[in-house]
This record gives sequence, C-alpha cells and structure tokens, in this order.
Amino acid sequence: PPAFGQANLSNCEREQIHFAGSIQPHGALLAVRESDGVIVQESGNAASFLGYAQPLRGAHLRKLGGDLWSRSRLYLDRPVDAIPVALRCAAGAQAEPLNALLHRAPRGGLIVELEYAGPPIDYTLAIQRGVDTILSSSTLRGLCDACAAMFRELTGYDRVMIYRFDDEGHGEVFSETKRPELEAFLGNRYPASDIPQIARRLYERNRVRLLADVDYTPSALEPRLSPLTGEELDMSMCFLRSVSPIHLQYLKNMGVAGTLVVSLMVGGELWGLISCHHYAPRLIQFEMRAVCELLAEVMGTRIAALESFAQGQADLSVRRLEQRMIESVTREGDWRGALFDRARSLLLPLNASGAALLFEGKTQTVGDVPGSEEIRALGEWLEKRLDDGVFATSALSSQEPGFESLTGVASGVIATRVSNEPGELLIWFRKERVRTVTWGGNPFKAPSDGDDPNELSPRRSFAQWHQVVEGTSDPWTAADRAAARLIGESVTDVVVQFRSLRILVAQ
Ligand code: BLA
Repeated sequence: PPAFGQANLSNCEREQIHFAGSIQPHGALLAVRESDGVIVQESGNAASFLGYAQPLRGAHLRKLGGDLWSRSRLYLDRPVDAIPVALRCAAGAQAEPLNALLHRAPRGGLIVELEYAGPPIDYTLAIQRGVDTILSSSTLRGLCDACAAMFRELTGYDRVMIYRFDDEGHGEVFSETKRPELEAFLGNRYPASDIPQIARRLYERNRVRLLADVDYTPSALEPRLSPLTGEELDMSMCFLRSVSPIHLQYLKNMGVAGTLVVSLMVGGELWGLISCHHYAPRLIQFEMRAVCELLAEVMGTRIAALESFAQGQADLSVRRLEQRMIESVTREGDWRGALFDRARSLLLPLNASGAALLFEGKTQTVGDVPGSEEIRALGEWLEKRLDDGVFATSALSSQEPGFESLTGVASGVIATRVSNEPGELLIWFRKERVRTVTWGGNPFKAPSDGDDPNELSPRRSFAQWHQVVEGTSDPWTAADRAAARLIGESVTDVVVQFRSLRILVAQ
C-alpha cells in the first residue's frame, strides 16, 4: 500500500495515513522510553516550541522543567487502560502552561503531545445545555438540526455539517448551519470513496480531529523511525497527526482553511461525522475538543434510542395493519381495504414511494408505481426469485436490463408472497435516489474524471456519487426485509382464513 503522502487518486483508498511521520506544528510531540523516561523521538519543532535551542533527544523528560515529568511519570508502566490521559502542566524554558496529552504507542513508548494551554474555562454550563438540547430532541431531523446549531455556537466555525453515512458508506449532508453568505451543501451526497476505509476505522478509535491550518508546514519526526521499534511510529491516536495530502488538497480546493471533525458513533459503528469548516485557520483547545467528544457521544446514544424507537413504530404499524385487515374482513367481507384505505399504512413501514398488490389476477396500487403491464411483467419476473419468501434489489435495471424503463419510479423493488398461490404478491417500490442540484456560482472546478488531486472538490464528488448510484434506490435494510416478510405473512394468514371462510360459505 502507498506510504503516507505517496498516494494518488487511484490508490488513495489504501494510503497509510497512521504512519504520517510528521505533525501539525501548533503543538509538539515527544516519544519517551518508558523504562527510563528518556526522550527518544521528537517532532522537529519540539525544542523551539519549548523555548530550547538544542534537540531534546537523549534528554530525560525531567530536563524540560516544570511539573511535566512529575505528573507524566505516574503513567509510565501503568496498565494500558490507564492512558490516554490529559494533564494540565507547565514545562519548557519559560515554564509555559501546557496541555499534555499522553498515550502509549501501539508498539510501546509513551507519546507526549503538547499544546499551549489557554486560560481555564468552566464548560459545565455548556455541557449541561448541550445535553439538554440532545435529550429534548424527539426526531432524528430535530436532533441533528439542533446539534449542528449547537456545535456551531460552541466552536464558532463558519459551517457545521452533520454528515451521515448510509449502509454502503456514501455520505449525505443531513444537517447544516453556516454563515448565510456561504453556499449550502445541505442535502448533497458524496461517494464512499471520499473517505477511505482506513480513515473510517481510525475515526472509530480517535474521535476528534483538528486541522488547524490547511497551509501548515509539517514538522517531521526525528528520527523518522522509532528507536524503540525500528519502525514508523503508529500515530493513530495522536491529535497532532499530519493530515493526508489528498484530503488537504480537497479542502484547499473548497477554500476551507481549518476543520474540526468529530466522529458520531452509534451502536459501535461510525454513523456519521460532525464536520466543522472554517475559512480562516482555527485552533480549538483540548478542553473544547473534549466537550465536543462528550456531546457527540451523548448524541450517538440519542440517535440509537431514536432509531430503535422508529423501528418499534414500524413494527407497531405492521401489527396495526394486520389488525385492520382482520376488522376489514369482518366488516366488508374483504381484507384489501385495510391495505389501501390510507396510503401511508402500506408505504410507511418500508419507507417506499409506491406499492402494488397482485391478487386473483388483479392489480391494486398506491403511490408512485409503474404501469399495470409493467407491474404484471415484474410480478412474473419476481415470482421466480421468491424462494426465500422475500426478494429485494436496490438496482432493478442492473439485475434485469429489460426493466431499464422503470428506473425512475422503481430503481428499488422489494416483494413478498401474500398467499400460497403463485403470482400473488405484494411489491413495494423506491425511486432512483439521484436528484439534480443547481450549483450556485460555480465556486469549484467543474467535475472531471482526471486523476489529479487538484481537481478534487465536493462538486466533483457529488457528480461521482451520481455515477456510482445511477439507477439505484436507497438500499433495503435488514429491517426493511423483516417488515416485508412480516406483512407478507400477516396477509397470507388472513388470505388463507378468508379463502377457507369463502369455501365454507359457498358450501
Ligand atoms: C478524509 N474526506 C475525509 C474526511 C471527510 C472527507 C469529511 C474526514 C476528515 C476528518 O475527519 O478530519 C470528505 N469533506 C468530505 C466531503 C465533504 C467534506 C465529501 O467537506 C463535502 C462537503 N478523498 C477524496 C478521494 C480520496 C480521498 C477521491 O475525495 C482518495 C480515495 C482521501 N479523504 C481521503 C483521505 C482522508 C479523507 C486519505 C483521511 C484524511 C486524514 O485523516 O488524514
């Protein structure tokens, strides 16, 4: 795989971003041998950062004065879960107040990252308000909009986006607050390839990333290889880690000068990012980064609760549907009314834009659906694919080119049987997910397919996302399949009873 900084657009998916070999110079990094407290590796700027003329390698951490050593030493040889830890201390020629962030490198060595500390600020009220905001939001939309506003107010960035991933890793700007004169990105979607897998895995572990100034000059580790291991230092957990040049170029092309990005974890997975952009360099200190991390954690917990509530509501609406079918049979001698009397009752549990019932040779529909001939043809095609009880595809035309003409209204199709008779099916449809946006003022370079990082931009990404997902709908989830199966089974139960009743009545 390509080393840090050596990737191009064709292999950037595998760039070794954790072996960055350098830091952003708004702080300094020291690697300390745990057995004796001696500094063995340092960022090139470390000496000057602390007000010394000579490199620090070979010196004992104690030599840096202040209380850095006396406070850090408590963490040497501690069990792994005792660190990472943050200390407020003083060190250097001027005994500057510092935040020291300590963690153990994956292959050993105490990593000490230093930043100048500002005046202590009490964030208790900010946290209190943030938690209140999060817990009082009762929908995902309300929560994310409120959080975008809250993070912007807290951090002062020009733009804050809640960037949400779908099951395939593509991203959508789900919420946004920004300075009014900036172009909106809200609703835009970007391909999974904009954030490589290696980066995503890293962001699950290291939850807050600050890029203080996109035009920074990296400060290289000296020596480059760790004297403790003879290998590259694994900088996965370093808050000063240099950022991939490809991503830097992307941001430069957007005119962004500084970013703060916080991972949104839901159920142990990277659900999305809180992505803050500034159009001038911007430095956010440890305490505020920690507040952001905490609030993102609370937000993730809230998202999990809202998602499971929504799932419960969907289950409930399937149960209600079943109940209404049974009532309908008693009242009208038919169960179909219950499925079609309200458009939402059939569409909502599957988040579908249309549905069709093929039953006793007739077709009944709700919402946006293909023509009746096409539905019949689709029914025959699906009939052969229902062995498992449910068939779903989010790219119908790629499965069967003959259905290309259905793409707009039925890029996605999920189907289930509603009786024991062949050809008696319920089919739900989802529309193609691409939609057009008008790019105001064209602030970015026009989309192109070139291999040049100078061409990277959200606009190009958005165009690329279009290419990737052309002819597809939003994917059907396991929950969608379960709902379709449940509805199919409910209807089958009712149909079987209904038919045996009809036979009884006829006799
Ligand atoms: C990282 N790319 C990222 C990140 C975002 C994006 C949000 C995470 C940055 C972080 O957490 O600090 C993408 N940013 C966007 C998008 C918008 C935005 C879509 O503001 C839209 C508004 N990037 C590419 C391509 C490659 C690439 C084609 O576009 C190569 C395959 C690479 N992106 C890339 C890398 C990183 C990244 C390597 C990791 C940067 C790092 O942490 O060092």
